[in-house]
Amino acid sequence: MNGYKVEDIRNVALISHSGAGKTSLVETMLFLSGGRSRWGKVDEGTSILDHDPEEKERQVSINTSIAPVNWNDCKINLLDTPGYFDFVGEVKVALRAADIALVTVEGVSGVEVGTELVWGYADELDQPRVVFVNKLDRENADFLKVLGQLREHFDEQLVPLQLPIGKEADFSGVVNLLAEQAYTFDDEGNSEEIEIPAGLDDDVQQYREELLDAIVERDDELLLMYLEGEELDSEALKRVLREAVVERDIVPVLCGSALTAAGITTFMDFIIDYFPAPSELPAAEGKEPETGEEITRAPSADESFSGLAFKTMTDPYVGRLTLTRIYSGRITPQMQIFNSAKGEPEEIDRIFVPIGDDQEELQEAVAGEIVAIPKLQVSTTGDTLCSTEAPIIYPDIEFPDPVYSVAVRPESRGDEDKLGSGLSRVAEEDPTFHTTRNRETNEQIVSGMGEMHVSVMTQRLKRKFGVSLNLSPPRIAYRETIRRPAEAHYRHKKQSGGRGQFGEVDVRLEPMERGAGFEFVDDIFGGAVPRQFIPAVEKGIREAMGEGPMAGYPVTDIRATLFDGGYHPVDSSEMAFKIAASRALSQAFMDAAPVLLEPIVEVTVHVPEQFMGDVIGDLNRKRGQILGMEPHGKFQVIKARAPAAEMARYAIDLRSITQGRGTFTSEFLSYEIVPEQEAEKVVERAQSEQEE
Ligand SMILES: Nc1nc2c(ncn2[C@@H]2O[C@H](COP(=O)(O)OP(=O)(O)O)[C@@H](O)[C@H]2O)c(=O)[nH]1
Ligand SMILES: [Mg+2]
Repeated sequence: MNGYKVEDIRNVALISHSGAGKTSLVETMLFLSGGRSRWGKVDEGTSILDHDPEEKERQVSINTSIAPVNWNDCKINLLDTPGYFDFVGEVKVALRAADIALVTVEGVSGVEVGTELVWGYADELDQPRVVFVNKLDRENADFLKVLGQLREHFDEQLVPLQLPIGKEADFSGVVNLLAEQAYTFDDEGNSEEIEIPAGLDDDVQQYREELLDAIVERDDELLLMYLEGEELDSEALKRVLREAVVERDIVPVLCGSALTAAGITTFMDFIIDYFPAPSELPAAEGKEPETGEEITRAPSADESFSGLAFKTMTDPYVGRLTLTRIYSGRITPQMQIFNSAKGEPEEIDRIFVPIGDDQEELQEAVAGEIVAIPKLQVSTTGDTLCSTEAPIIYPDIEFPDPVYSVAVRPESRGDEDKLGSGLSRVAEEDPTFHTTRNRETNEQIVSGMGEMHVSVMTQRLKRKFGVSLNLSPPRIAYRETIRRPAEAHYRHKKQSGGRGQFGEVDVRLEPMERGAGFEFVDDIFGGAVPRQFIPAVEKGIREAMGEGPMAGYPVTDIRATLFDGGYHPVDSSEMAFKIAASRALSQAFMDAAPVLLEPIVEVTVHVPEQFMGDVIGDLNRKRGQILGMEPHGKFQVIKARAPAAEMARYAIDLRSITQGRGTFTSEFLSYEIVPEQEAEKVVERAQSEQEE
């Protein structure tokens, strides 16, 4: 499949609620186009696209995969995305790399939560879209009912271009409303033109009229002819409809069955006829990396090369692969290019298109293409690749922040090193997966979009790098502080033959405001503690603060004043004063009304109106405090503050309360006093851990 012209390429991202049949649709198109000898099936584990062991095991897509389909001398690059909420990052990259979104919905359940979510992502990028109503062979599938649902949920002008012939098990073909032609399909998906079934006449007339109305509305000349009852030129209608799709004025609705292959070849014809070619798109907008000046690149093979690295993958055989959308120019093997985001040169080794486990080598790729480039050295997701002579930098891809964290430990102690490098490798592939070391709790934390995401990533770590992990909830970084001043006197004295130890201090502790940290005051007059030992006193206090007297958490927000003490001309030493100061701190601390502090986060929750009561109730149960509410379209935005300890599993709770419709972000806000009852539990837990 070498040598396509820019105008013969179509880049399509399939997006939907999980299970609507995207992967099956792509498999069927691959098979019908003659690109594959076998017809891959998700249920039989023979899908060409879902080839990752993690995908096979769960029988769902986890990665965005590419399938180039050759049809009518054109090339359709299908980007199949995962539908499950946790893999939203994959949907975002696919939409960014494609030129149009193919929203797949089921003929039975119609619009689902995931449909609304992905529709929103396509909105963010202002992508044109087409709806494919799948599974019309199933019992209770109803095309017109689903059309009604779509119109209820979305504001776009949704217009059917087809009507199904036959229902459920008898679903056998489609009527093309614009061309007024009908087709049936055999078991292999081959089409045959037939008469429009008589029973459909009324529906065909009604929906054809709707379609024509929507088209002619956009073109004065056609409108005039239409109103005067003249015959409309079918080429003109096609042209105007095509423009309307590309400009997102009309969202066409088509139908079929990926399982029986009815309606699929006609759908591929439709893709070629109505989906935008990269050459028809506006020039890509970016910046000159040095000056920041806004510049553009026309979608033409004759421009200088530019493209976006939208995904990186580590392949066990070829090493790192960079999936790249080319916006302008062309690339060939051995070409020197420039990564303008990193400011470093790169060399193209080979170019190919990965199709499942297979790959197809290319000798050249032009503007509009989506390809994989192996062995790039510095390029990561979101980087712009361009010609060295004419650099440009495109906007980065925006990803949501991870919302769910766990602490990880390697099962076998020897794997500590492998864990660090393995984690950063898998994190590099997925910008919605982060890994950090929490120095305060001394834990390795991994964060992702949900439980399933984190579980898939740890499984991948095991498969690729051989490290098995134990997961546990992250420890909360509690701290200790005091609420009133207190003093302590401590004399450290040891006489055991030879030289003894002697240090004596009087220390006063005072609470400081939240976030103030620590202050040491030297208030010694007349040399009660000699100068040279004062740093040792401060050090002793700081050390004792590292593991607080209450439960071993760091002490914070206190002022410690050394105001008196005593020494021995021979036996005093730095060590003796350090010990005395540590003990004095612990004593004074326990007399100063000590309390635990806990991290508080501010959460911003987006939920559909109807879940507001439940979400607020749940936040209240989590010791949350509602800060405000504000409508945002059909959603409500709730702002609240709540203890981090209560919010650790919020990603899971919110999803179950809102059936997946709610989203949230959270941010560290401050430290606050833990209520007494809670504090007792924390202290008890800490003590029993220390005993272990
Ligand atoms: N009856 C029927 N089942 C289908 C059809 N398309 C897909 N399926 C089934 O629906 C399930 C989910 O399909 P899949 O392609 O994995 O959906 P995805 O999550 O959108 O990729 C699988 O069990 C498929 O066999 C269809 O047209 N008709
Ligand atoms: Mg899938």
